[in-house]
Amino acid sequence: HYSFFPGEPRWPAGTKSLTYAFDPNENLDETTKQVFANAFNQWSKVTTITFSETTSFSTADIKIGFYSGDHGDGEAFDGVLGTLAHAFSPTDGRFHLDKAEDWVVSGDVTESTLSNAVDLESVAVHEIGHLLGLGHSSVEEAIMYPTISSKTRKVELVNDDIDGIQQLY
Ligand code: TQI
Ligand code: ZN
Ligand code: ZN
Repeated sequence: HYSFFPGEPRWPAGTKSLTYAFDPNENLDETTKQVFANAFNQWSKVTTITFSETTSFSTADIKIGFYSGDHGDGEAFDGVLGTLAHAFSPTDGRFHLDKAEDWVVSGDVTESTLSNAVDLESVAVHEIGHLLGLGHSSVEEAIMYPTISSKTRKVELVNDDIDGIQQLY
């Protein structure tokens, strides 16, 4: 079953659109940006919130960046595997990914020759759930389940994820 963060923080009632931006220090290609767009779309399909990219990092609701090790928020990344990414609860908006991972942005993670390959879209869908206010779920098939097997792709919301987010929005 789904859960929320303590106090059930969420984006304000009536929020219709949220903007996201990539750290200007990144030079992400269009393929990578499309992976994030697809991940946001999973959640906009089941809520009344739409997501759009903006180039203004400072004013974006959701701020995305890839960082390594200690990156100044007290939650240092740990190199290959372990913590892959983290996102803060509403309405903070910070969404950080560990630069050290072998991120798979296109192609099939299950066929990667890299034993540490991590599917970017799978992690992004999960972290966006946190950004919107979902905690972890006890349902193994759910996007918000707290663990994922390596070299697995899991990008489709299941009823448990949908029920959870529709309680919030
Ligand atoms: N990052 C953890 C996560 O997002 C960070 C975390 C630990 C956390 N405890 C938390 C976040 C409690 C909110 C509330 O869950 S992670 C997965 C999964 C991670 C793990 O790097 O371990 C995914 C990130 F579910 F697959 F194991 C993304 Cl999809
Ligand atoms: Zn961080
Ligand atoms: Zn999580």
